[in-house]
Amino acid sequence: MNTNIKSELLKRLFEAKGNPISGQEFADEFGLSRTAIWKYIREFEEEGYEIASIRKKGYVLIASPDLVNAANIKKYLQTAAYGRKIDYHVSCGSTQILAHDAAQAGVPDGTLVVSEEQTAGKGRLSRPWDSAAQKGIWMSLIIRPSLMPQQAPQMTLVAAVAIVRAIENIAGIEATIKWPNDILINNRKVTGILTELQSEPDRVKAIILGIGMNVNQDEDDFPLELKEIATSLKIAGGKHIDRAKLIAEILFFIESYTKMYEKHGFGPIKLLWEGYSNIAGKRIQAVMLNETVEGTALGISEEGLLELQLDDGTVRGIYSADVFIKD
Ligand code: BT5
Repeated sequence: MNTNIKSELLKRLFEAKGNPISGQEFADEFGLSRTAIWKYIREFEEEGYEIASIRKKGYVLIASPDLVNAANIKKYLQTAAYGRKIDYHVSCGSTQILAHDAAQAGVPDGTLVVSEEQTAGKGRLSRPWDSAAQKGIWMSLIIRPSLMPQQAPQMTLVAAVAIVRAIENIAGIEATIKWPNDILINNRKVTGILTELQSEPDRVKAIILGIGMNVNQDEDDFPLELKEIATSLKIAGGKHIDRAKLIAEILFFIESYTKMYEKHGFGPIKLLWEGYSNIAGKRIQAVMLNETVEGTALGISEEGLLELQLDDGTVRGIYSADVFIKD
């Protein structure tokens, strides 16, 4: 199964806006048989699309399931740049990897790579990220803010605040931020953020903001190892959420807060972040690559570092770690 051809066929069906597209012409263009095209159409039907086959004319898309394609996202989009260019996939390995290539190739600020499913979604340190088809938001946003490379890690915190606001507005659920990159509901992970950088010594070329959000999963949709630690908006709020609308809202807040960060520095973002974080005053274990420390969380610094007061009274700023709340 060639996912690129399948995505292209779906895109053409959407772009035809209710008009038929010729199976024969598509087959000729991609060097395929008409039977191969027919098989793709059958697969779309199994995924919930309604497609009519009109004699001598071709295939017409009648109705589509709840999808995160460009047409559905753009219905709700209120941004100036973010999400104005969308690279949509029915399935891919990882949107993050596609986004890195796209950023290298010079795509514009705000280009979004989004997929219904990831077969090799990844978290930090290449941990696997479960990305079930049509159940969540699996996306990577390529942005080119005027920031110094050392300011890039704070974009995780900018995105976290944006995501919590969007969840509040669209799903009516209060979520909390666990430093640095987790969004929790009822102490279970609903969203993870992966911030990666392409840079020159003194200038950010691109930041790739990878966002994985569990939206419409039921308990049974999670693999065994995640059942106790993950949740979805549907599990928490009891209702199905329009993922395309939620993506548009996330993009709106990320764009607004990124502009705020560029213009006014990290101060205002820090205030917003502290309002949503569950960490201040708590006893924390921070596991880093080479060491583990314990202490009381004081908050975050102006640079976005986690400030821990260790038992000997010293204060330690932590750049990146896995954090466990001990009480
Ligand atoms: C993260 O890593 O939380 C960042 C996840 C970023 C995923 C997005 S999806 C779109 C884009 N494309 C990609 O390939 N990646 C990005 P980390 O803090 O390392 O957390 C990873 C851990 O979360 C795993 O080891 C699991 O324990 C857990 N996990 C995996 N899948 C999960 C899910 N769907 N929901 C909740 N927890 C999950």
